[in-house]
Formats: sequence, C-alpha cells, structure tokens
Amino acid sequence: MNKDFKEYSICTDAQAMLKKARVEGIETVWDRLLEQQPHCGFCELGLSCRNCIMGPCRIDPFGSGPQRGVCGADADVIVARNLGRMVASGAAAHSDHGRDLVETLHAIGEGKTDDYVITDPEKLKRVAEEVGVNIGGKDDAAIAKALAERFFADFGCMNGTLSFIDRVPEKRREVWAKFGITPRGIDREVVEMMHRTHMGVDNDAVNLCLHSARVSLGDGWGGSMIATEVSDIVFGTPTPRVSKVNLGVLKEDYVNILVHGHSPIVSEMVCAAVQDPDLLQKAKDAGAAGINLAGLCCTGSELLMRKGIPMAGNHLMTELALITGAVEVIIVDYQCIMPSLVAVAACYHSKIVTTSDKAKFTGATHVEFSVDNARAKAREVVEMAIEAYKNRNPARVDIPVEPVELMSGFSNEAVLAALGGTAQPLIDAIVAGKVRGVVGIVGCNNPKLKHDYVTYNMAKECIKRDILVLVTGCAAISTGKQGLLMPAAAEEAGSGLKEVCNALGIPPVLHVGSCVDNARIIHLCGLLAKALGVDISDLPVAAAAPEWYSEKAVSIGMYAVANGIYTVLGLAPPILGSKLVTGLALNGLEDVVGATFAVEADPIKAAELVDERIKTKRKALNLTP
Ligand code: SF4
Ligand code: MSK
Repeated sequence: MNKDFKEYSICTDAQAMLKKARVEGIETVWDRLLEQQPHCGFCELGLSCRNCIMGPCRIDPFGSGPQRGVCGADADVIVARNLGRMVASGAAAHSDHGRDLVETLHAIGEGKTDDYVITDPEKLKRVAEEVGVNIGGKDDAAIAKALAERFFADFGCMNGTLSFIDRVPEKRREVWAKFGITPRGIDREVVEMMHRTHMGVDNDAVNLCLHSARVSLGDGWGGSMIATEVSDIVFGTPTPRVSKVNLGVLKEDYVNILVHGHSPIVSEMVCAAVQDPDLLQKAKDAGAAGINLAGLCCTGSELLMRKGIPMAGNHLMTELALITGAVEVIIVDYQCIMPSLVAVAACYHSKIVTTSDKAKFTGATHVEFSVDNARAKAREVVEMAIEAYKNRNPARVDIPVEPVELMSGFSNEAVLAALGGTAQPLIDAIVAGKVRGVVGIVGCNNPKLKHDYVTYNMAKECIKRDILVLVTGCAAISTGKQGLLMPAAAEEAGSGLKEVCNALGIPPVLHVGSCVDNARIIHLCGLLAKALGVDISDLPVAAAAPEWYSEKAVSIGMYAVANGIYTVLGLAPPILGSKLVTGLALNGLEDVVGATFAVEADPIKAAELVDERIKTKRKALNLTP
C-alpha cells in the first residue's frame, strides 16, 4: 500500500486507521486487493466457466484461442449464464433475509415468541388488506399469521404471482407480460435460473438475460419488499430522526458493541439488551462508563432508521472499526461481513459473534439466535462484551475523529407525511422544475475505487442540479459522513431543491434505509407513475451504484432497469467478454424494458448522465428540461 492513505479513502477516520494498521502490522482489504493483482482477465470479462467438470473453460477474448467451451458454449452464453447466476445469488440473499422476517411474523402470529411483537399494528392491517388478507374480526396475532402465510406463498409459486404485484403500474406490467418476465414466485425464479444455467439447458444469451430480469423483479417486488414491509410491521415504520456517524461514535470509556450485516432480527434484541439496568451495572462494575451500541453496514441502517442508533461506518470501515482497539464485540447476522474480521479481531481483545446457522465464521464465537431465545441470547452476548472490555488495552485505543450528525428515517410513509399526506406536492415540485428529478444512489464500497469518493461526489453534484437524491445501504453512510444527510446541506443544492428542502425541513439527500429498502424506492416510483398515469420508465428518475461490489447489487441494478429506471454503475459487471450481452445492457434493453445500464466511475460524469436522462424524460412529459 502507498503511504499516502488519502489515496484510499476520502474519510479522515479511514485514513487514520489505515495508518494505525500499517504501524501495527495488520492486513486490510486494500492489502489483499493488491496481492490479488493482476486479476484474471478471463474472469473480469465473464469469459470463464466452471459450471461442469468437462471444464473449466475459458474463451479467448482476442479470437486467436478457443471460442467455445468443451460443451460448445460460446462467449455470449457463458457471459449470460455467469451474469444470471450473479443475479440469482443476489436475489436469493435479499429474499432469504425476507423469509427470516416472515418466519418471525409467523412466530408472533402463532404465539411462539414473547421476544418479538407487532410494533406497527396500523401498518400490519394496511398491508394485510392491501394484499387481500381478510382482517375482519381478527386480532393482530391472527392477522400476522395470515399475512405471514400469504407471504410464504410468494416464495414458491402457490399464488402464481407476487403479493405486491398491484403496486406495479399497469403499463409496466404490460411490458413484463410482453417479454415474459413477470415474476411468478421468488424462489421459483432463482431455482429456475440455477436450472437454466446448468450445462445444456438455456443456451440463448438473450433468453437468459430476460430471465435474469425476471429473477431480479422477484427480488425487488418480492423478497426485498417483503423484508422491508415486515420489518416495519415488527420493528416499527421509520420516522425522521437525527443521529451520528463515523468512527467517532465509538466511546473510549464505554463497552463498545457493533452490529453488522443486514437483518434487524438480532440487532433489535441487542438494542434492548444494552439498555438493561443489570447489564449496565455489570459494565460499570467492569470499570466502563456504560454500554455503547453502534451499527455497521445495513444492520446499522436498520437500527439507525428506526431507533437513531449511531452508525460507525460502511463496508470498507468494518475492519477499520476493529483497528480503533475500542470495539469489544461485533455481532453479525449475514451478508457483506468480511471473513477477515475474525483475524483482525484476534489482533485485539475483540470478539466476532455469529448468530445464524447459515452464516458461521471459523474462529468466531457462535451464539445461535432464534425467535424463542433472542432476548436471552442478546443478554449473553452483551455480557461477553463486558467481559472483553476487561481485556482492552487502553494504550492501543485510538478513536480518530469526532462524529458528525445525520438525519435518517425516511420511509415512504415518512416522506409522504413530510409532504402533507400525499405525493402531490412532490409531483408539483417536479412539474414546476424545482425538483427536476429523483435519483436513487445505492450500493456498497469497493476497494478498487477510492472509498466514498464516487458516491459522495456524485450525490453532491446531483443535488446541485436540483435532483433529489435517495440513498440506501453503504451509499447512505458515504453521504452521511460528509454532512449531506442534514437539512443544512440544502445550502449545497440548486435553488429549486434548496427551496423545497427548506420549506419541508428535510435534507436534499434522504436516507431511505438498507439494501432491501431499495424496495421503498421502486414502490415510491410506482406511486408517482400511477399518480401521473404513466409508466415508471416515463418518470424523470434514475439510479446509480457508484461503488458497488456485491451480487446483491447486480440484482438491484437489474430490477431497477427492468422497472424502466436508467442505472449508472461505477464499475462494469463481468459481461464485457460478450458483445451481445454488453450491447443489450448498454443499448438494447431500452427497446425491451425502457431503460439501460451505463458505466461511469467519474462522479461528475455519472451525475451528467443522470441529468441527461432526466432532461430527456422531462421533455417527453412536456416539462421544462
Ligand atoms: Fe466448459 Fe461448458 Fe462445462 Fe462450462 S458448462 S465448464 S463451458 S463444458
Ligand atoms: S451492506 S450489499 S456493502 S450496500 Fe447492504 Fe453495503 Fe453493499 Fe453490503
């Protein structure tokens, strides 16, 4: 690694911890990226296949070597199959997370848990009625059970359609029907993708890409949307609240506990346990001033959105949080948790606690959480953290920065409430050109790009151009750390957006949740399109994943485009080995689903692409550009 740590991140906390890692001889994700160079060119282009053991095979991108795998698959088929499997994995991750929430809802309904309750009974009833569950004469538990059973059916193909299909504007559903990409069941589409990509099944690249779109739509309007809505029902629908972000949220004299991953099921119980007077006394007896809970990544976003629990950082900050020497325990659920955390924790007194049978890490401490023991297990883990505090070496503690404030909690319900109950004021602002359009900037960090640089600068450039920015996941943390999630950031916005934000007291960049909460964005697009009587592809909206890394991001990007939302990626997916698939992604899909991908790592140019799209869409709606 270069000694100028500013090359790796725009964040001073990251730079300071990279320096400390260097001094203490601790390896990070950036070191390992360097070790992996050069990456395999075949894999980068999507041209390698190991789907069977007649291979592995690879296609020569220059045309002088093999052009077909042993089975005869060409570059287009291999690239499309690989992409399809990425989408399937991403959709599976979101949807399996959603299933865990449905199981929790079902356990509440069946009276099998005292630890979890319905926190938003109004939303329970509203959603149940919306998806056709008869609520007449039923108490909350009975409604919860019936709603959970309705959602369980979405995972297979018992209903033949998704519960939330009516949220999709009619015109969009017609597009899906025309190309045969209407999702039938969440699991069904994922399984079918695994089937199609087995040797000798679907060997038509276009057909495979269309099925990728169907898989991703099962994620967006299925697994992710169910995860979001059930999380709101069980843990509460977020409302705007102010909290703090960056490594400065760690407290030197406290027992510091971080929650990391994606699901709120475990972290909500930990949140309750850290307020337990007995445990607080134990922490004091151990010499600490108290217990401090903070989040990482999307589990952090879940707690931040609903409870205002501070946020320590995003994906590339997870190892660096341990390097402060001030973290007793990181409690993880699943997804985006680097296996390296175990090794970094071992360099300190810190512990990594895994909580789910489906996400164990060799070397970590496993404490299995379930609906009937979660409260007790959360206490157990907090006690573990208190014990670990006794072994902390104060000489190695360095909390490098002061935290900054951010505003979070913009569920669609909260956005509509801020607008006075309907989307009309937002539509009026869009029509008047005060808000020229909306962009969802989402996704991860990737050490191939300077940490937080692309996301932050793209968001800043968009608000300057009167484009309202919605953020989720790690992108929310990138922008929050730089102050864009506070109402005062309206000063950096164009005059129209500034006026709207000041009138409503909201920031120009709204944190709408975790990765599964991208479902809130497509739901909002559906509401706007229906209100205007148009398709989602007609709206002046766009999406971007400037620093994405994960298969989940591929699924999200795919469902954004399949919903008609133009999507700018900071890094190309591994499809460039196929002219056909690349052409489809960058151009051809416009004629199919009304939107395409673009690839641009320069944040200003990426904002320009979004701006151009918004201009085109505004013009088509007879609005000023
Ligand atoms: Fe090679 Fe075909 Fe087997 Fe892939 S499926 S490894 S291209 S033989
Ligand atoms: S946590 S998927 S690194 S956004 Fe959702 Fe962040 Fe990306 Fe994971």
